[in-house]
Amino acid sequence: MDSMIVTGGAGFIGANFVRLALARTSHRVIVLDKLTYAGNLESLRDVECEPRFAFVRGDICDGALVAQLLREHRPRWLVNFAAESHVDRSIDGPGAFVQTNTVGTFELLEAARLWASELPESARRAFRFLHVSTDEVYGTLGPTGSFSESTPYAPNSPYAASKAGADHLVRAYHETYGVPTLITNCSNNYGPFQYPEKLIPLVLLNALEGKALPIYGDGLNVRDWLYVEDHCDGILRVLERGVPGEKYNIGGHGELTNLVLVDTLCALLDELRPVAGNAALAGRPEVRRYADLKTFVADRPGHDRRYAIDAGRIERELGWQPSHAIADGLAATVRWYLDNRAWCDAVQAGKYARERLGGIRESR
Ligand code: NAD
Ligand code: TDX
Repeated sequence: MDSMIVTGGAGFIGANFVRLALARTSHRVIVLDKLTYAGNLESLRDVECEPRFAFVRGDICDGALVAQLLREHRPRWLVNFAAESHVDRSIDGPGAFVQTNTVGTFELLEAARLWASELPESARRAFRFLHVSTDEVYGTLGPTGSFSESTPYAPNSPYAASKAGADHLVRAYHETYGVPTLITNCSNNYGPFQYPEKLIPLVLLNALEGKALPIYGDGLNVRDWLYVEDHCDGILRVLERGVPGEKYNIGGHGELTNLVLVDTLCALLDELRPVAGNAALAGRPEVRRYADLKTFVADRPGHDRRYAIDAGRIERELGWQPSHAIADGLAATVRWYLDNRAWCDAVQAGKYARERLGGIRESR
């Protein structure tokens, strides 16, 4: 039976990917995850008993552990989701981002290179090292245009820079050593199991609890939203059909300003959990609709203005397309958070109370 190692499989996208991979392939799926604040076994509860699933708690920076897992499981695919992923936290503490995102990816590459060099030719040719990256490596866009695979790298946050460094190493390991690597750069994901520090779950949970909905700056920054299942489906497609050494942008044709997105989420909540019946808002006549909770706050330092993905290459060359329209994906996401408050409580407990993160710049 083929195997795959999935790093960061207890995080948001990783957990969705593990589920899809178990459903759509016959591989064994071995998750390697450090279980930082963002990694939670609660996100994998329904697959824990699956005989093709195994979980290893460990750090991708631990080269000896990675080498041992490669020897033991002889994976056909290694998919690297493990990362520090929150831009605001990278402003407060960039060191962990450089360590996990850049050095950790290097350790994975180095272990994979040494292991693959001893494989028989056919197994070496079949092996794939897929590194999951972000559109943030390309920097920021003006009002028009989009990021293609040939857009020059221009990262603006420590998070984006640490991911860009990793992408360069992945490319170099293909060019120099012939490791069959693939890189995917995707836009903002949304959907079930996203940690409530990110805009969509943070807004939903704050609204339900009658708290302010913080809008950074003027709220006109644009993000290109991709439903997480579509992203995971794209990764599987790249693993199956992608050309080693290449990179593929993955996007959902879902550009929205933050203000429009927050208004849409509020309108969905108004419909599904009206303010009038929400005990957290009892005695607050000034809040007639959830959108009344919107609050403009100081901007994020280095806040990229606009992201938009040109996903033409994966569409043309690998025949992939997103299958969720943004309106449907957002409605499904709102319903998931309403139905999974216990998961939200468990992953935040003792770790995070939705406080403002990210240093506020005083002067430049
Ligand atoms: P996440 O923060 O939800 O999950 C990250 C996971 O990695 C967690 O389970 C965490 O425990 C694990 N991890 C962290 N450091 C580790 C280490 N040193 N060793 C092993 N495991 C470690 O992140 P996510 O949103 O699921 O993102 C997954 C990947 O996709 C990341 O590489 C991120 O850069 C990339 N990405 C995310 C988005 C998005 O919108 N969420 C968009 C583009 C790219
Ligand atoms: O409270 C908030 N208020 C607000 O206005 C938060 C948390 C965010 N924002 C804004 C900042 C961004 O313009 O919303 C937008 C989305 O912010 P995040 O959810 O923090 O995502 P972003 O910074 O765009 O990065 C995400 O997409 C690319 C992921 O976190 C990254 O891992 C991924 O690479």
